[in-house]
Amino acid sequence: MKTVLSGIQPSGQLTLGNYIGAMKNFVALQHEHQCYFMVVDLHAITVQQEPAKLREQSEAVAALYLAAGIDPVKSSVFIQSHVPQHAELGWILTTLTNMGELERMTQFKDKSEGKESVGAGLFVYPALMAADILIYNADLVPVGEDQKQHLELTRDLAGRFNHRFGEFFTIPEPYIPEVGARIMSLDDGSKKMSKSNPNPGSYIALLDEPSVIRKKISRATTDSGSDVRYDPANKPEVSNLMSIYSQCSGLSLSEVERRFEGQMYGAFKKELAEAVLSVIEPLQQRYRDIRESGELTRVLSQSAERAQEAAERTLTEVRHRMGFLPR
Ligand code: AQP
Repeated sequence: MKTVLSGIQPSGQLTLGNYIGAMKNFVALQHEHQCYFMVVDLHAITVQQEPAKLREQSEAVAALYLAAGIDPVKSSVFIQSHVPQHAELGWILTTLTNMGELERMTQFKDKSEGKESVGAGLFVYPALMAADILIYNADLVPVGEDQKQHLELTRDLAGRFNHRFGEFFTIPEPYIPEVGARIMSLDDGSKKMSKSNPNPGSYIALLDEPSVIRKKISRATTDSGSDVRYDPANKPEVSNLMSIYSQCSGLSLSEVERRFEGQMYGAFKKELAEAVLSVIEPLQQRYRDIRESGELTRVLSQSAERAQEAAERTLTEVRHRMGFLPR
């Protein structure tokens, strides 16, 4: 049994990209492994968050984990800030990280691009992400393609710590799906679908009304051609819609191609909307039930307690190896 860890930021409404690239795999992995799934609120505050919204979104992400099918008896589902050991190990790993390594992070470049002022937290957050993973000695980290670089840094930091202070941390492996690891924006096939995109038409939120989802898909950018063909280099938008269809229907990309042979984009989009809704509508129903049941607070506090025990064990050893005086 391997240890699996991942997290999602409560920095906006979760998108279909978060579901396909990450959550769907969390659900699949929980049956065979020991899993920790977090709502990474300490990551979300690396860009400004309005307190009331952060509270609501944190609860929404936790409820969506359960609605997507994560079983809190098998897996720990908790809020990152409820386990303060993450922040301490994050600081320790920051001191082992070089500026040049952080400067190379493409997510930092993307998120800071064109901004007059950029918080230091956004710059150093990959070290906190490394702490999230290493504190449970995770073997496997299911993430979308965009997180691959951060995971490479985590591996480097684990190796650096082990080299300086003796073998201790497990070197984690990324677990990236072959299809759907990078769901693109509905209005631009060169940008990933992102919950903090100011244009809501660019993403499908998991909690969007079905009528809104149909409208967003019908307005999604395509191209001047007419064939539903998978060709990401020349037909990025249509290929992206095909990946979404494939992930929601369970058909392979070539099966999707065959199914829509000779059909126009309009017909394809109509079926796509129904395929997306066949996944999202039951999820929304479970989400509403969970929010109404009030069970979330209990789940989150029990999981945080379990996580704290494991995290404290790791941190005690780290403090000792680094020469901190015992308390
Ligand atoms: N478009 C995507 N396609 C596939 N996977 C994706 N993920 C995010 N967007 C896509 C994966 O979802 C997990 C959680 O991501 P996150 O919320 O921690 O941060 P992110 O990667 O920065 O996601 P967003 O939606 O773009 O958030 P904002 O806009 O706040 O930065 C990760 O495993 C990620 O790979």
